[in-house]
Amino acid sequence: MPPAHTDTQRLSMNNKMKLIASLSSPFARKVRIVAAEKHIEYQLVVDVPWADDSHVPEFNPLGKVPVWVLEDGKTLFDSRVIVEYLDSVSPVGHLLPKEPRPRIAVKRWEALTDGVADAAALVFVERKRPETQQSPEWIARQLGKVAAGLKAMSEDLGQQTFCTGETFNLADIALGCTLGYLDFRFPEIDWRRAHPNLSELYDRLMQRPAFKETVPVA
Ligand code: GSF
Repeated sequence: MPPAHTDTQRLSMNNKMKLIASLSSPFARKVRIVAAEKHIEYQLVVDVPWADDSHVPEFNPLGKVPVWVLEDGKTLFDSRVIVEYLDSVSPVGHLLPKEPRPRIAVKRWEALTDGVADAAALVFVERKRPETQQSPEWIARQLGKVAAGLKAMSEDLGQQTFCTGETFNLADIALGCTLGYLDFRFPEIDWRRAHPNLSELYDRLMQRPAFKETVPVA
């Protein structure tokens, strides 16, 4: 298990590619799964961006994980930029189609599923504030996006094996990370019962080692 937060000395000591990530982030999980599926080696540096002693702002001015650090020290963010880069640098198991229409269909899935994770993460953060400062309207608005997003995913998936048809790709990885995040932070959202087709796909995804090894932890 990696250390609880970034070790900057270790970061500067070798020129391996690195991923700065928290172990709960659905976006960081997406990057970890893509790297694993493509057999790309890197050093995982765990850093919780909410911690007072977080080093994330030194690598990403937005203070968010994931951040990918290239061999020359240059940084990439956010997760969509990172996964596109990783897919382009290794020929192993392409996760983004080359043709414009199928490619943009996968990116649309990623935008939808990431958007649901974004809305859910906003609710999680809002609920951590003192109760008197929380906005029930804001929480309801974000939960509405989660519900509408899940419905859209389920409709778009239909009876297909994977998000865009018969082939496993980045869309499925992004979807799996969002569903896993909902299970982790919002066990009360019963998306499995509401959307059995998402549940079936998620169970299939969870058989892949890259998914099993990256189940979110606090
Ligand atoms: C979202 C990253 C993000 O929200 C991406 O990489 O795809 N669009 C970006 N990261 C959260 C952690 S989590 O909810 O995954 C984060 O780092 N938040 C810290 C902050 O200060 O907002």
